[in-house]
Amino acid sequence: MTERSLSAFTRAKRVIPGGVNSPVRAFKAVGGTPIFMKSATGCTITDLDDNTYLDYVMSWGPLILGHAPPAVVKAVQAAATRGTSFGAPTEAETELAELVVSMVPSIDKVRFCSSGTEATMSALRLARAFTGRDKVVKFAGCYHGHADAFLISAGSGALTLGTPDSPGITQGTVRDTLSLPYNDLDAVSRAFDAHGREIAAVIVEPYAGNMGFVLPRDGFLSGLRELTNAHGALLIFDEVMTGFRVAPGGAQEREGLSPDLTTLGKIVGGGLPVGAFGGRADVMESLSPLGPVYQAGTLSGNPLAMAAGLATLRGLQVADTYETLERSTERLVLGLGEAFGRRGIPHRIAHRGSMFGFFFTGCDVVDLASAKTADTALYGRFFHAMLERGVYLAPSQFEAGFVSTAHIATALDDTLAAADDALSALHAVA
Ligand code: HOZ
Repeated sequence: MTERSLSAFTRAKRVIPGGVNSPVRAFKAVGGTPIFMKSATGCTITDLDDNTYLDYVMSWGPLILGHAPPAVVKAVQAAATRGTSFGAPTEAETELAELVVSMVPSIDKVRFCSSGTEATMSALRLARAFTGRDKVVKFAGCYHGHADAFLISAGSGALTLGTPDSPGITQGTVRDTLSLPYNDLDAVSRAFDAHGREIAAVIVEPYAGNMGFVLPRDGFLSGLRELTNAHGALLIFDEVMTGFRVAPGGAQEREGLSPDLTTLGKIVGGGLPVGAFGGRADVMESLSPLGPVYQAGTLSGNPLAMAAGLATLRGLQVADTYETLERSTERLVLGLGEAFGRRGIPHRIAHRGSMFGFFFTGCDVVDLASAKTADTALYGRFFHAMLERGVYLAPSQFEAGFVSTAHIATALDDTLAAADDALSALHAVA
């Protein structure tokens, strides 16, 4: 029963476009109407009608320690009693910056802002200013927030809702963004042959999480590093999703690579609105007030957000955390894969650390074109069958799933039992 959610949605639609403040939440990709949430704890989330779900959206990634972990809640409460915003520097910003710099070796200096979108937008401006070039290479199906330059063949909600190239973006912006197939190093090489002196940066999600979960082929990321070095362009890793998630130092640590700039969000804010971008000191020092590149924000380095980020990154320092997350996610992915396989459902499923995803397709998924071979209608039916059995997956085939330290063995077992039952029910109907 979700009557209260339905009436909340009807009310919201009167004053909020589509009734939601971020489009994927509207359930358009899976049908039906969105569930309105009222509370969450650990690995569960509860809706207005008191239905509780095992959550694999986890606010789209920030909640690696689960919902409302006591240490984070306590830190935010304590910070709030001291004042919610000062618009002046605080020591907490330096403490979080020191922690980020110590965890992500390619980052010499970091600046905090309020969202991943701000982080990527600012990193691109910085790269353009530093190189004196205008063009950016991105990959189709990757999503780097909703700044104009990145809404060309974009992933996430833009892909889900059929607007990968949003209207409202100028022809000039379109000309300066070169969108290439993910995992296609030859295409990148050709782009550099044609526009080498104009390309400021290549930006990539090292593990793509916004066209579903898609991994880089061996040699793709290192090839990007070589090409950008050879042509004097900067390499930007968008680790908004993978940062602090797939390893303490993100995907770049797992892959042994050092990008020039890294964009961060989600976990670095521990569930509060934070983005960050950082990297080589010589590049970061072009930023105002040291250099000419302007970037600013009233709520940048907000004390509540810094407190949540600090408590979260400190929580991740506990021994074996990443090993446990990897094991839990592997167990989930193996179990789901077996359940799909038992029913002869063509699928591809993968994970790195505690980030995972699956496609209902018989094709290997290496880029946007192959991701689009997935049976999205089947995903929608599976999504609803899981929801009815108390499991909340992303309401779109083209998103990743997230496991937290709060997803203990019984939660994973319950999820796999729900999947088995859901697939039986779908099989009986088909
Ligand atoms: N773009 C986010 C996931 N890739 C979704 C944001 C949201 O709806 O909260």
